[in-house]
Amino acid sequence: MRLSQYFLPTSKETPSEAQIVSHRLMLRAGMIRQSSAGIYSWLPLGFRALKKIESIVREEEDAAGCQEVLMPTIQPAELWKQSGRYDDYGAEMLRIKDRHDRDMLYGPTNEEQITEIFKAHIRSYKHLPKLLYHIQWKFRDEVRPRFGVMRGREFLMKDAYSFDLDYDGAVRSYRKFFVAYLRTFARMGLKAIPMQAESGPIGGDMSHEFQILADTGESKVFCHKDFLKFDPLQTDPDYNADLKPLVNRWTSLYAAADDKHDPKKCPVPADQLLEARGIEVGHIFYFGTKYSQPMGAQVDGPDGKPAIVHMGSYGIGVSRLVGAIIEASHDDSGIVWPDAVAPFRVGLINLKPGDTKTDALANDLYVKLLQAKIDVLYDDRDERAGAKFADMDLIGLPWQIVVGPRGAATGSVEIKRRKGGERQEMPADKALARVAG
Ligand code: 5CA
Repeated sequence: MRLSQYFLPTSKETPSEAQIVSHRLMLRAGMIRQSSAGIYSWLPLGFRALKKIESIVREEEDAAGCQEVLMPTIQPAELWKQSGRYDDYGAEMLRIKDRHDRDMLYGPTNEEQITEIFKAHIRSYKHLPKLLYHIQWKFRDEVRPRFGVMRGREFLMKDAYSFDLDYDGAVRSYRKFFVAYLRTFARMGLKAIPMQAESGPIGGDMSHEFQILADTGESKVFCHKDFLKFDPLQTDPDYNADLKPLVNRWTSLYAAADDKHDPKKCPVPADQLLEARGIEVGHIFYFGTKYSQPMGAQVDGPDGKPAIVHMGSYGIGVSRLVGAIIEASHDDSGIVWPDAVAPFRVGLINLKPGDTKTDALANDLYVKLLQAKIDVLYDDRDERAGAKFADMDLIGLPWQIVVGPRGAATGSVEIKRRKGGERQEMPADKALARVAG
């Protein structure tokens, strides 16, 4: 993509309404535009990051054996009356009437909707377990939407649901998501720590929230320092095998958010306890028959008798992750995207558009990067070098390749790694091989 044609409304101003760094940087980097409180449009750069995150989430759900569906954003109130949540959910639920005066709502989550689908089509235990997910916009009329996309009113969530014959089956499903979540966040360059959690309005008696550590996190968290040594990407899990040992390794160490942490009962010695702030990027729940019972979701069991299915639900804040990743990875000059979620991999800077040799080398590199299927944003604008460097640092692409008239005379360029800022001059073809790496 040529920057001269790209819609990238960057700004030097620090937006006064933004209280935290990710919100400031997302506005300054032209990633989002507020529509109303807690509701945003995604501009091209932001949208690319969102899509990258979404596709990592999708790959890991698929790998765990979960199947993708797409349910509507607007749901009939009738479903929520069946589960009893229509009245319980309160003011956070956006209630709508259609032209026939029927009660509808903008879904804050989809337990009822998916249970209805399950109930309509699955009648036998032989078709269990079933793991289904979708990636869809949600609406929660939060009292205090804030921190940009981190606590929005409209936000993109991946929500998955599991259906099993009994408790043991449900625990096996729960473990699959537990492991898939560790991998999902690690692939995004994040250290996410599973913590025992309250299950709130979703209900249930087994629940973990996945918190990433960042200074601006909403909750205070406490965990064993050894968590920092774990790497979920070291082994490729077999989702058909027993995942208990793997999950036990992660749950054997202490980790709790402040609502669950009691300093008097904490088993970790002070010198091994990490006290930090966390951002909740995922939350998983086992809630048994909370929805299947009132909604009548049952199958014929192996003994021929009907059995109410056991369910769990598993959420990831896809749009929140964009902000959370920036919170975890930025410096004074701007965003520092981890490779896997960067909206483009390379920023190619032409320092002197109009200069024949510089143009020739930069254009040639641009074409070769495109041919190699490397996402590249090519700054071909007629702008001062300083402004180009500042914009490129602000939007935080992992690699920068700088082509100037001096180097162009000998076919060499400067390459810069955004993380750490290391620069090196080298022949253009070497630079190409380096960023392809
Ligand atoms: N039905 C369950 C799981 S499928 C559920 O709704 N869980 S949740 O309430 O914990 O939300 C799942 C994830 O969505 C959270 O971990 C968080 O990362 C994200 N999320 C929740 N509320 C917001 C919000 N207001 N803005 C942005 N992301 C949010």
